[in-house]
Amino acid sequence: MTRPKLALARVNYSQLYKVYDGGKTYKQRDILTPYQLLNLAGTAREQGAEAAIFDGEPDLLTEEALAKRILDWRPDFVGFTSTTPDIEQTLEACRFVKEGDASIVTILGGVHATVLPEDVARHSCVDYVVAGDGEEPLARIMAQAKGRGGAGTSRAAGDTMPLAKIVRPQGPFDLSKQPMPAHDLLDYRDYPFTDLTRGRMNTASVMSSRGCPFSCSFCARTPGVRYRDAGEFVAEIEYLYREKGVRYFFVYDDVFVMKRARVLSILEHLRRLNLSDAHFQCQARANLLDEELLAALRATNFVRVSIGIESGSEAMLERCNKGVTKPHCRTACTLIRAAGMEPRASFIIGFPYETRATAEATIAFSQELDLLHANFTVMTPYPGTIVYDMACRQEGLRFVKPEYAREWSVFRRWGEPIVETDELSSRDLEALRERAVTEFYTQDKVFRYYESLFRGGNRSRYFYRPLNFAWQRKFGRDIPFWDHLDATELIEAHS
Ligand code: B12
Repeated sequence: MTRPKLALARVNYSQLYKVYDGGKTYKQRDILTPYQLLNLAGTAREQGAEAAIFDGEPDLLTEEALAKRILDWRPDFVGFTSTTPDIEQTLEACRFVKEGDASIVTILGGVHATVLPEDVARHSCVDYVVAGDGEEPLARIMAQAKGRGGAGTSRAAGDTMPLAKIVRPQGPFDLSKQPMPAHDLLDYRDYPFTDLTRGRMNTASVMSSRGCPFSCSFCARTPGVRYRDAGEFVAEIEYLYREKGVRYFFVYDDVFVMKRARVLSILEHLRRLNLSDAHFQCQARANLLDEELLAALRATNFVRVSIGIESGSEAMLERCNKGVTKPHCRTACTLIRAAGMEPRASFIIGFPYETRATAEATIAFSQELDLLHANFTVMTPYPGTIVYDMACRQEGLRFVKPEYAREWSVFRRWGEPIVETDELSSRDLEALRERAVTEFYTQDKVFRYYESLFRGGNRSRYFYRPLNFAWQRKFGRDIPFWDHLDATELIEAHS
């Protein structure tokens, strides 16, 4: 029997934003690998399939161009991953595939399909919707359906027939038993990211665990934490470093520092590998950091630690269920900085019941902290979150237009805000966000830090955009070294 051919795809996500320069985007931007697809491909291959990844992002492929590449490979099964804002784009690509060859079995998974499987199942171009971890369901689908040329498994294009089948994981899923993600399927030269001190490097996303035990009101989380085998995780990093030339690692666990002893042991193993010119960054939590842990991260060449600070208002922090307080955040920033790393914080403006005073408290707090990199976004209440339900019930915040509640392409987090609170219109929220960025990035300490990164060799113009945005707004001119940075050519999607 021939091996079934499985194409795994993601549409380009940079075109989503459409806020930069009229639908164009930067050619020299940071691009992250489709880690979910690499995981699925690894498992599917182990189970006998031939797998390939079709990623629309590096070449900014249109949906049609992506579908064409997929069809040219003549797969039996095509699996798309999708988040909420790109679900329409993803369905469009899926439609092109189905129209190109109706006998291909199409499968849609990812966070949007996980929280709203029935919604996705209504689309006639989709045969199967996978809700949750996709490895085991995918294997089951491939075993049951025969795929292209097989016995009538898929629905025809334009079919108004019953829903696609929704498939959920059966039985306990053991992440520690999964094979290594199929990194060999990607050309890592397509995935550059800005290393703080050296500029653009080959990057890779890696995860030692999935899921998060906390329930922040704004996050669509997957319940329960699934851990990988720590040795496998270290081996994955070594492989990427030695075989794929990766020098910048994004440790994308929701909370990498969750299990302290485990993390310390992972870091010790990594240090033994002597990957001297590799740099790392991870996501942490303000209340789970301490000096010893941070010293170990630094000794392992971690250069950046991200934490969600979210708000400078105690009332907002309490309501968002995070269990993190302002003192936690203060201490975390100071400790990260003292350990010699960059604290990178995220803030949200537009929590339920946000007022001008609470938003101002966030702006002020961001500047009080020992912080060098901050990300400010206006609240986007993703489906599957507590704030989404609150926005639907108009409890403390509401959608600017009621129809936004199901217009997924507007859930972009950048560009036009889609919510308002009693006191703040969407325009007020965006104005506050822009002021937060401007004031943060025109602080002296922040400028000096960025200047030191420039001197250290980081010439990525893409990287300095927030700083330059702030300078333009406040002083009406570019940062002094703007013209010495590498170009950021604007490009359109390719058909
Ligand atoms: C890395 C990451 C990114 C990266 C890469 C995203 C990508 N598309 O590959 C970048 C920085 C680009 C990014 C951007 C955004 N992201 Co993001 N991102 C993440 C993060 C931290 C990890 C994703 C990941 O790789 N997880 C690990 C894999 C193994 O898990 P998984 O994705 O859930 O996949 C499993 C299942 O869902 C399923 N599955 C997934 N795809 C498929 C496909 C098939 C065929 C099958 C069968 C199964 C299947 O099987 C997988 C393995 O078991 C998650 C948070 C998280 N921890 O998951 C947020 C998360 C996915 N992002 C989120 C958001 C909101 C965004 C942005 C919209 C934010 C923004 N405006 O910039 C954009 C959207 C861009 C886009 N279209 O992807 C939200 C999504 C919420 C939602 N309802 O959509 C999340 C959940 C964070 C959160 N909790 O709020 N993101």
